Amino acid sequence: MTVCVVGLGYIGLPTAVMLASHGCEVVGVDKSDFVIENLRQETVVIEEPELAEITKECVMNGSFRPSKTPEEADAFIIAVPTPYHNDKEHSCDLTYVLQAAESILPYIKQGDTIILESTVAPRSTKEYLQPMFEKAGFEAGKDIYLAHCPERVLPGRILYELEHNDRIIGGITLECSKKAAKIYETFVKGELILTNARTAELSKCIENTYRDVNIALSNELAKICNELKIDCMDVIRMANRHPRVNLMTPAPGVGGHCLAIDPYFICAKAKTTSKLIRLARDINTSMPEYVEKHVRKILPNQNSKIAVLGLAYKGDIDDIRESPSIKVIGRLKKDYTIMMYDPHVRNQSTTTLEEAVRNADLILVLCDHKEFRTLNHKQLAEWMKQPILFDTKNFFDAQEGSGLTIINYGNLYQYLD
Ligand code: SAJ
Repeated sequence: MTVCVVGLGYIGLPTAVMLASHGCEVVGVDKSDFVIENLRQETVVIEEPELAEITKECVMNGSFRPSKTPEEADAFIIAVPTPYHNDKEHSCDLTYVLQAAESILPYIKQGDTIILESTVAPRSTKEYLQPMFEKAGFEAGKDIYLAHCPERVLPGRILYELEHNDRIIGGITLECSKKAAKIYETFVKGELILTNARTAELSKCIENTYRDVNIALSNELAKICNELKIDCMDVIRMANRHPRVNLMTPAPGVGGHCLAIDPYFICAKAKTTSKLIRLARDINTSMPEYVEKHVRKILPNQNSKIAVLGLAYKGDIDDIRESPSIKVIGRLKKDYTIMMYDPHVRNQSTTTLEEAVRNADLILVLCDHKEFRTLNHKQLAEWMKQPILFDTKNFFDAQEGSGLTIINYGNLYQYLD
């Protein structure tokens, strides 16, 4: 089977090489020269376990070919970003999806399967993609097979989850679902669940919304505990001993290209009904300001130096999209000297750990990379002017005798009395 994958980002590339390593002949298309040139030289710029190795192997054995332009194939997979519109509603912006669909139109022939993997607002496949192909003379379910099969893999575990998660296959017709399932049969060990496109679209959006709403509950609990002078991390630990309770961990906000975006797609489509979802978004987007407010209390002198640990939107990855860390830094940088350290995200603005921490008045932890867990607190305290660490991810354990004071959401109130 020949497959053309359009979009070689965090989802498209792993999907393309997964197909290529399971017997398909894959051409991977991206409009970025940087992405294509790197891939041709067998270099992967995305940090994800095993991705570099498997990509290199597929490029070398010819099963995966990076290209700037699409080619004829039995199946086409669209995996491009779907940001939100910069309007009040944050509705789903289909620009990249429609451009990708347009780019494959000249290569489509009778009998081809076309799959949209990008997360989209409910009804988008039927209302936007189907008419585009029908205008070109291809009736979905008869001439071509069109389906929405949302990706559901967790960054940091992408290759494992691609293979083992169940997969929702939402065809425009049942025949479309069956044809799309054939593609995923090549590598998915989980169950392939056939449904229609609109159910698949909303299922995907609500999965991320479910997580976002639950995180909002914990973020709100952190604020409540702070007000009532109760350790919120203890409360979460206790409540989670109930067999049917599983509270999430409060944090400096919700980042990434998924949880921070997809809930808006539902809100924009069901404006008056989606009240809880909207409120959860507001609570989560308020967290960077909450962190800022407390940093200002801990460090009233605005000329102080802050060492920020972690720029990525979550631990052990290099992705900074919608990162709460970037938002917190944005709020503090005009009044404080900010130095940044991130072992996964390296750019012109980051420094070494020692450069960041030396003479700092505060270490502000905004991301839970595993490298941070093994830091020597005594060494950090010796480098600092004032040995205080504010752990907004609540994952540092105090090291006895280190001299480093650790503040987290659990004990924040004790230090600000
Ligand atoms: N976070 C918290 N508290 C927690 C857990 C997470 O504040 O207890 C924060 C993280 O720090 C991060 C954000 O939430 O900023 C999102 O991280 P995540 O690990 O929850 O999820 P993503 O965005 O990396 O991946 C999600 C996954 N969705 C679900 O688990 C329902 C993944 O399976 C999806 O494929 C992915 O979105 C996607 O692409 O849609």
